[in-house]
Amino acid sequence: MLNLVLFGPPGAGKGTQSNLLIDKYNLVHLSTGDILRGEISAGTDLGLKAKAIMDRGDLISDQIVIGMISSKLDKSPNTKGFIFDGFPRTVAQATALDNLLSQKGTSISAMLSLKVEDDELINRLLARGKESGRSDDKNENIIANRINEYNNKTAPLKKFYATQKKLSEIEGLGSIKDIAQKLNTVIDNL
Ligand code: B4P
Repeated sequence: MLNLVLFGPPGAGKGTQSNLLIDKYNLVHLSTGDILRGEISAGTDLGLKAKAIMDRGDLISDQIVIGMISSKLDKSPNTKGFIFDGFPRTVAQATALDNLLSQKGTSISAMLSLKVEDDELINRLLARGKESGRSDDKNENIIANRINEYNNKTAPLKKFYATQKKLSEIEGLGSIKDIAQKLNTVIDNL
């Protein structure tokens, strides 16, 4: 199986690039952000709890997102692989993911980490906020908190995957097409 973690700070292009990779490599896309926004739209209990947390730019609890991913993995038993977008975001989530995949006789193939500087992230997210109405993209203080959460809790995962010799860092500044080509080159050499 080809199991990819697409990684990077908020606004780095994870969702954008995932949409291109799933078609090219025929993978199942698991975006915890999309799943949570689906729960919010459906007005579920989880969605109601998640909305308040996401609107502050904080992370949802590990227990909730690990449970969500576990049930989604079970729903695609015959896939060629998964692309994990926005997950894992903490060391606890990464450890749980390794365990879940190992129970299925598979593992993460690579972490593809997109590098983008903070000013560009803020500009991209504010621009998306104007178009999409996403409440966590509209306010610069919330975006700053999301970047802070990333630096404190999520960025340490690069070391987690580097220790497993699975980390590839890719420049995330440039055209969407050029970045996609760089990702394809890394994946084709796995
Ligand atoms: P996510 O949905 O994962 O969203 P994100 O970090 O904002 O990145 P996204 O993938 O959407 O954006 P992209 O970079 O593609 O998380 C939202 C919230 O959900 C979190 O804050 C947290 O509260 C919660 N959450 C999700 N997963 C969680 C987990 N595992 N644990 C705990 N909490 C969790 O794109 C951004 C913009 O940039 C787009 O408008 C795009 O068009 C543009 N763009 C992309 N590439 C570009 C390029 N090369 N040049 C110019 N613009 C580009």
